[in-house]
This record gives sequence, C-alpha cells and structure tokens, in this order.
Amino acid sequence: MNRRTMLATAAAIGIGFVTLATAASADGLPPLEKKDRYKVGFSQMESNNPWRIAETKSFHDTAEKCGWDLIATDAAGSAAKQVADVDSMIAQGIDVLFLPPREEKPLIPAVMKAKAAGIPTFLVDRSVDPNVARPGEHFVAFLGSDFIDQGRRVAEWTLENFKGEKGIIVELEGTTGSSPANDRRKGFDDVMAQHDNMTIVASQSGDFARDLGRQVMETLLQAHPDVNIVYAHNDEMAIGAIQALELAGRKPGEDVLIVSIDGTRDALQAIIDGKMGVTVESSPFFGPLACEVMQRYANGETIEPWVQVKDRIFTSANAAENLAGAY
Ligand code: GZL
Repeated sequence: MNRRTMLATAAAIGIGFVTLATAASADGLPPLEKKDRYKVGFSQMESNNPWRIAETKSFHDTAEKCGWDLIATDAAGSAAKQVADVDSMIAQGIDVLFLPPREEKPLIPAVMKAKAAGIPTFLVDRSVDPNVARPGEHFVAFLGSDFIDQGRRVAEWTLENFKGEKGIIVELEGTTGSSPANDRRKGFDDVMAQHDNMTIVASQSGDFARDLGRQVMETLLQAHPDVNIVYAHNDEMAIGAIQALELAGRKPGEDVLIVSIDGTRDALQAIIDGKMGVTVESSPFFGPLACEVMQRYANGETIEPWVQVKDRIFTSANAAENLAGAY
C-alpha cells in the first residue's frame, strides 16, 4: 500500500475517529480558538540550503499579515534537537505548531507531545511514519507535495529524453528516513523497474546537501565510470554532482543526463546552461498556505488530511522565464 493509499485510508479512518472522538471523548484533535493574534511555533530542521532558507523566510514574511507572534527554531540538521526545540516551544505556550519533521520516525514524539499539550500541529513539507501518527488523529494535516509523483515525473521525463541505448543510473538520495527521500526513490525506481534498458547501479544518500552530494558522486563515479544518468532527490545534490562530474572531465548535459527535483535558482541556471535536463518543482513557500489552513481550522472547518501542493516542471522550455522568481 503506497503512501497515497495509506494516507487516504488513514484519512478515512482518521475522519471516522475524529468524528467519533469529537462526539464521544476529548481524544479528537486539539481545537484552535479564533483570536486576533496567535503564538505560532515553526520548528525548522536546518538552514544549510536555499530551499530551507526560502521556507523559513516564507514563514517570517507571512507572520505579520497573519497575526502571528512567530517563534522559529533551527535544529541544525539534528532530529533530536528538533524534538527538543518542539518541547521548548510547547513550554513557551504556543497556540499552534508548524513542523517539517526531518525524519519520519524520530519526530513522532514531538507530534505526540504537542497533541498531549492540546496544541494543534500541521506537518509541512515532510511527514511522519503513517503507521504511527495519522492526520486527523494525531496532527491536523500534512501540507506538501506528492513526493512519489515527483519521482515518477522525473523518471517519465528521463525515459522521453534520454538519447542512449542503455541508461546507467546513479541515484543521490535525500536525508535517510525522510519522507521525500523514501517517496522520491519509490516513485522513480518503480517506473525504471519496468524498463529493461534502465539500470540503477548505485543509490546513496547525500543528505540533500550540495557538498555531500558532490563527495558521494565522486565516489560513485570511481565505481561506475560508465554512468550516463544521475537522478538527484534535490537540486543541491544535483549541483554538487555536476561539480564532481566536471572535475572528472565529464560533460553534464552532453555525456551524462542530470535530472532532479526542487526548482532552485542554481538548478534553473544549470538547465539554461545545458548542464541539467529537468527539475520537478517542490515549492518551499509554505507561509501563505500555512496561514490559510490555520485560519480555516480556527473557523471550525475539518481540514482534509493532505493539503496537497501542485508542482510545475522546469526544462529548457521554461527555465529562463522562471529564473526571476526562483530562490
Ligand atoms: C521537500 C523538502 C526537501 C527539499 C530539499 O518538501 O522536504 O527538503 O526537496 C529539502 O531541498 O532539503
């Protein structure tokens, strides 16, 4: 059962539970009273790439117009510190929590503690293990993209645009245990498994980071000098891979196809320069959506378990026109 089905099933069960719970006991979701100003917690996982920086800025830019007294923390890449940061914000008496959980399992305690403290939680940009914590039951909803579909769309574009006979693929995975890494791998790999001329010869985490992506690419290139497709779970690692390939005398965009996800400014420029083929958008601008969904919840609406963000696709056909708005 893939995440989408699981979420839908959980949602059906969740909505059932919430309905029952609200009717039968106080085990339902914590409410959010309607008021002019809210103390809002935003627990950022790290600030080591343009995506994270853009997301945090989006929350700060939204705060005033949405009546938020914003408390934003930065866990510097540590899931344990992110849990501690949430504890601290609970102790400070936040009214609502927006949480991008760095990894699916370690952040479960933060979700459970917020609920136990009567604080409604919205997961943004990443989710938690749906076998343990569910929307509509343990947190209000997940606001984010369909990561399986992102991986699938990258694979489909690759199949349509790869010019070689046999694809020798190196995959640079995102943060181990994170929902985007799990799902982007599933979406891409499941499509490629249906094509005998496509082989994923190596798949290793670069932790969504440019420099580690470069280092991992250097290592994998030694073992697989015949690589002709690189699939990176985010643009930062794709840019790092391009650096590694060029240092080794390869010509990204000519003798190796680079495909990725996010839509950062550097990725759009790499597409314009002919070094990257495609990047499927995964927008970091969650502030306005967080404001809208929180207001709906405060108005007493039942929020859909997955507030899905739609993603564009950037190629040589539209990269230049979208560069100005990129981050
Ligand atoms: C996606 C987000 C991912 C981005 C990466 O919603 O969780 O984390 O794709 C970022 O760039 O590090």
